[in-house]
Amino acid sequence: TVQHLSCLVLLGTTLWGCSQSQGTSSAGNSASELPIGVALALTGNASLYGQESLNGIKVAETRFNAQKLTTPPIRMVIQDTGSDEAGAVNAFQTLINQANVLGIIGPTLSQQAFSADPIAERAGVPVVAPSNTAVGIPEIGLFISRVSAPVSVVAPAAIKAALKLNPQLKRVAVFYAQDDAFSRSETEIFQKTLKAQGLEIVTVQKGQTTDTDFQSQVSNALRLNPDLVVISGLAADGGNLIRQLRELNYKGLIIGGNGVNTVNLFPVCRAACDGVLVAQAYSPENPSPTNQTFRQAFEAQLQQVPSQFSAQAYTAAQVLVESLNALGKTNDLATMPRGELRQKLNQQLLQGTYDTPLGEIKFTPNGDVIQRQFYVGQIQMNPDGNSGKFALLQ
Ligand code: PYR
Repeated sequence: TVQHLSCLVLLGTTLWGCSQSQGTSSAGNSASELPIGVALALTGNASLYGQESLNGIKVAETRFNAQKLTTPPIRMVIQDTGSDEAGAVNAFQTLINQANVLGIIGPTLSQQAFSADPIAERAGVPVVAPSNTAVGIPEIGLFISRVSAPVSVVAPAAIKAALKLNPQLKRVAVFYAQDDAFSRSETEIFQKTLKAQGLEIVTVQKGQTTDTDFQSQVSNALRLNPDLVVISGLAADGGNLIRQLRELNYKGLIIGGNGVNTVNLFPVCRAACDGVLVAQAYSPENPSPTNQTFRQAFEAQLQQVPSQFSAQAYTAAQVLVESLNALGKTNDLATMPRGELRQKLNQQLLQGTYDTPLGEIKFTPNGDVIQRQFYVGQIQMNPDGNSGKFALLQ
């Protein structure tokens, strides 16, 4: 039959099965699964975050389907965006036009979101960003929301923590990656906060996320005797910069932004990662029953402690699944036309309050997350110089 053939064609070129291909046909056909798109950087430099996010998605799919929260069950349709804009745009197009997803979790970087999100907005497909923290993401459109608290809310906490550790701080060297939207947004917030706290910015040094050699920027900055260094970049460039600061004998405090908020940083700066301060929107130590249950499920499935990126991706899935559950109480999700379901899903998710591993969250009318609890972690490397952890500062 035609249906069967189209199913084979889809299987020949993609990862997902026949149940999704039925959804691409005319409205009203019943679906045996509810496809949720996941567009993450699973390769390239941003895969240091994307792989952590994917872990959160895996645990969400297992748990929510075991709990039978939706009828029919959800199915995560995963696309690798790579780490650039073109890859994110392709992934969004495939998820929307071929997999016919109800909503999308992704992309990994703000830099990718500014290119890919407008595609979902035009198609009327809700996007829940798990890790986009630049200012301006929810403002991309009515269908764009995020569970990742923005740099404007998170970043200042690190500077306040540094001043608490050393009230004598005065001279600050700021570094940022100028080819990345998140890094530009975060450095703006860092610089505003530093000035508001009465600190002097003695230099602003620029690099690229693809750079590995920061010797000249570090030398320029150290000549000015900073006692605090504040870095906004991604994990690979940020880690190399941290290592070279220590190699060139910088002894003072270092603050890293959300780009270095991953244990995948540790193999890059190794022992030199020790002591770096990072503000965080999640702590595995949060004692709430919701978080501890999540943490146990995560550790049982993946044999590791959940990170912020994992917890945020899980939370994005939770928001979509709980919203589908609420809609399913008065609607037949299997037969509702896809366009109508996407629209209703977006309205529903913006209205809800969610008890998540990040704490209780809800959304502003334009889709920015409202979250109460934030943390500052300080990296503690083990004597082997390879492994370590983010120790919670009180
Ligand atoms: C962003 O791209 O928004 C991150 O926070 C990494």
